Amino acid sequence: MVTKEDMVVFEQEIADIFATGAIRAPVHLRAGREEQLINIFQEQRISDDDYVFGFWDSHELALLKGVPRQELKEAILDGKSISLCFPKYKILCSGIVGSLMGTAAGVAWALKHQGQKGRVFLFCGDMSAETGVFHEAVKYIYNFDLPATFVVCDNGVSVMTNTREVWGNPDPWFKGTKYEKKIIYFKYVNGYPHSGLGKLIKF
Ligand SMILES: Cc1ncc(C[n+]2csc(CCOP(=O)(O)OP(=O)(O)O)c2C)c(N)n1
Repeated sequence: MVTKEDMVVFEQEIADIFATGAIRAPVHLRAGREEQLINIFQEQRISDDDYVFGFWDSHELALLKGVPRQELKEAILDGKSISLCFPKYKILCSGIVGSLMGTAAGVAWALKHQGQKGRVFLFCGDMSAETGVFHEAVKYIYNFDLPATFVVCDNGVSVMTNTREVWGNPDPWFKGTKYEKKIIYFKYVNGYPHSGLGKLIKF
């Protein structure tokens, strides 16, 4: 089982390598949500049968989904940090905001109607949860009772924009709605800048 320390040490190691200029591509490091992610994987019993979808900040998700540490590190060094895809481990990520909610709903539909084992878990940020496609996909997985859960990791910002100012509300749109049944939501403070290390890295 991957521990909080494993995740913290991994991100620190990638941060140190990124600082040398050896990774010629963006990386998005995260700290401060390790326990919440571990709890979700444990409580939901996310296993080999399940599909995990993530975005640009998915190093921790890959570790939790079972991607071997070295394989993950090599992919990141190869410039794939923001779009980590390991079909063998059923984790698929994209660097495009709002790009995977429909795909996740479609996979959940297929799993249900083909009678296959497995569920879908999509992890995204608080501003991603504001996109139109998030609304549409959540309504779809709710209305058709698909085996999918969307996890919203709220760090209060979208890059450097205060999410609450955009929402015009302290709470996300789905709070108090029936769609909460399909959503797991938690808040955290990211110990790293949104992207990179907050300083210019020269290659
Ligand atoms: C289509 C698209 N527009 C803009 C971006 C640039 N971008 C990357 S992450 C991000 C902010 C997303 O905010 P949130 O969903 O809250 O994610 P988090 O803060 O957790 O990284 C933006 C605008 C992008 N990757 N894709």
